[in-house]
Amino acid sequence: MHLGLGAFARAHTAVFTENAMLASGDSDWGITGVTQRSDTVARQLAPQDGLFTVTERGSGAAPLRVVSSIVEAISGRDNPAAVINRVAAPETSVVTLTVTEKGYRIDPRTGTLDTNDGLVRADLAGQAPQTAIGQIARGLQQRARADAGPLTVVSCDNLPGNGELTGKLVRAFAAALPAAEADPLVSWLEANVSFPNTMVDRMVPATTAGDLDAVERELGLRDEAAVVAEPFLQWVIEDNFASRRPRWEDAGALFSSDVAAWEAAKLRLLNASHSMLAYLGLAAGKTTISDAVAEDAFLTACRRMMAEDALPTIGLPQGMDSDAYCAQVLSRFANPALGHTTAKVGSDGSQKIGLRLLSTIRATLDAGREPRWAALAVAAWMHHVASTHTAELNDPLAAELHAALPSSRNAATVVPALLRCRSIFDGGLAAHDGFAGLLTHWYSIIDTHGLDGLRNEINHG
Ligand code: CS2
Repeated sequence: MHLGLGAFARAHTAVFTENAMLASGDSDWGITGVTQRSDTVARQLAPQDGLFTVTERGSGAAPLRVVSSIVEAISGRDNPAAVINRVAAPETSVVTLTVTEKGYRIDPRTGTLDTNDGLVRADLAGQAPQTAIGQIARGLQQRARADAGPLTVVSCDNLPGNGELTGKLVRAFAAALPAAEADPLVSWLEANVSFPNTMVDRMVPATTAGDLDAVERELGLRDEAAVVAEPFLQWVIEDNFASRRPRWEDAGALFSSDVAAWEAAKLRLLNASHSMLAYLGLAAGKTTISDAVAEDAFLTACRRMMAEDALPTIGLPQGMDSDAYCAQVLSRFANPALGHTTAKVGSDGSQKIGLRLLSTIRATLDAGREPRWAALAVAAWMHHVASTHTAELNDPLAAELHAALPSSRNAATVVPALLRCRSIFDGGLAAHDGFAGLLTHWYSIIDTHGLDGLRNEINHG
């Protein structure tokens, strides 16, 4: 079962599962995909019997393929009982999820489930669950009552310790139920459910109308659920399964006891530079990530952020060659055929910068160094927030961020105003004069000197 049937899940988890079946001959598997807030993908896949195409773009691209590992697609919004029944069904062995950072409903101040969130409260009160954690917990509650056997929940989102975190949130949901429900569920979870950590990687842009037409020309059929992706794909999984699973290792997944290190490296190197390119690109009018990284100054800023700020804060996983990894990341960004937009990567910044950039910044400041390049990325994010209309700012905290901003917007007003947002910056970071100074410096260059000022400062600074 997969919760969050977006383009990424189709181009990654579904492909890995199909490849595992092909390579191992164990074809006993099929995925029930669940869409979350929007039912679009369920509506697209249903008349196609779950079939869809994956088009790889860039050098080394494999030919167009049809993927058949999704056997059922349901709308979680419209059909919550079906979701619970599926989690509880004895033939369900693994629940994977890609619901993005905001889908976990974490209270940033406590790092655990936000029980004040309206949807979480409704799920706890016993309404048909609408949050991913509510769907999992209610499904597991029914599974426990039906004695339907152990299950493994595999988070595939870009969050540090994503498995541990998901386990913590599900247990927090269970514990927040009335005692008569909470006690049996909490102890059943302990004995029957595992939450392995994973690191997933593949760049998957949003499918465009042009992509659908191109697939139709090549395939001779209209595929409304087509996805495009880069050729690269990677999955590192902790070998901590409470139940049967597909032989993903036969499809190239790496089973490792060092997943936390892989995830930290990916977040602080790949995702951090991705966000940096998105916000610098947006400030300079670049539409795609490949356009942004083609700007020499931005490429330099990414290289220096990875080498000087991020790498010294990371304990590298065994088998990772950091120079080769960073070079490969930058060449993947440069893939001109992918069309990954700066707007898409720049969306939900309030949910991403803490994990990707502030983690590096905190560790760098603690070590007595200056997080110069990571601060540039955060300043570029601030500029994006302050220069985008509320309705156009694609971020769950858009209203809160804009309410914090003064009407006259420049480095001296925007930086302190956004630093006061406690759901993003903790008190320690907000009060750090050196960090505020770096942000103000970079913000004013972006704001008053634009691309030329950035080129000048990055290349000669
Ligand atoms: C991107 C990621 O949209 C984003 O924030 O940084 O989705 C990125 O493409 C993937 O993590 C790559 O594996």
